[in-house]
Amino acid sequence: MERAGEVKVGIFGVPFDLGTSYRAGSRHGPAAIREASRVLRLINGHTGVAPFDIARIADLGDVPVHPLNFEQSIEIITDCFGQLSRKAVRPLALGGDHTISLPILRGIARSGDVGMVHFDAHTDTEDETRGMKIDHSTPFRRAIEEGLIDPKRIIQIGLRGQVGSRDDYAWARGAGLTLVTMDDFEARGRTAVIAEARRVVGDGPAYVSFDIDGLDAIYCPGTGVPEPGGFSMRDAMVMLRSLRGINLIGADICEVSPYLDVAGITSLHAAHLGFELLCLLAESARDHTI
Ligand SMILES: [Mn+2]
Repeated sequence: MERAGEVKVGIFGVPFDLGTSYRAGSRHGPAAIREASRVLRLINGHTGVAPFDIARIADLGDVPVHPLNFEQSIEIITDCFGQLSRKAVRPLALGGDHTISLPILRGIARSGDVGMVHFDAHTDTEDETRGMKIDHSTPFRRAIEEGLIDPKRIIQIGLRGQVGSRDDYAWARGAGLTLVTMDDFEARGRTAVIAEARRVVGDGPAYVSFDIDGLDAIYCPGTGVPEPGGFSMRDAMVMLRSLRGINLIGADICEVSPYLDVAGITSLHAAHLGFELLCLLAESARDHTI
């Protein structure tokens, strides 16, 4: 961490899955994504972006979360990403379950004006899970309540399946979020959804949170709550590439659970999404200030 200020984009593993309500195991996600990333090459063949040529990027290791202590781990993650933010490092976080987005945002989104593109099958804006206010289904409700992210500059893409309560989507819409369910995605088409995402996020600082279960379940057997009927990996890559030019201050990929995976396919997809995010973060580091 002492030398983190020497890089502009820092990759961090967050091996935390104590916020998982169903199938745990995403604490092993960072290691599996790193292993899958060994096949990646250095230049984006579609955009020509070579992230390692335009920004100093380093893998800064894992956040030293406590493997048994939920509250302490949340504090450790917050502190770690706060330190990165103060050194003007743009993090790519490899989760870990989706709880980690809350302490990451607590660390890096202190100005309260951060927009977000959120890929997920679920809104993750529930109020609580059996009395717990912080877990992997509540991070963005807390982040909105705490004023970390601007609900009017948040778009959620890929929502589908069953919901925990009748007001799940209604609460998010009422708070000002733009929701794109898979029915909407199919009806409007990918190009229109991309245009909507760019419009919602605008020019201000932005964060991308990518729950791997946003992908159709056939692309991510290795996750806690796979959901059929989602967008494809091709859709995901095109959508991420189409966000070029936004001021991305950080990003995460969550919920990869390798012991549930089949032939490493989920980790492979996460590694490729990570490369697309590195391209965006590198260009943001070159073109924008934090
Ligand atoms: Mn999620």
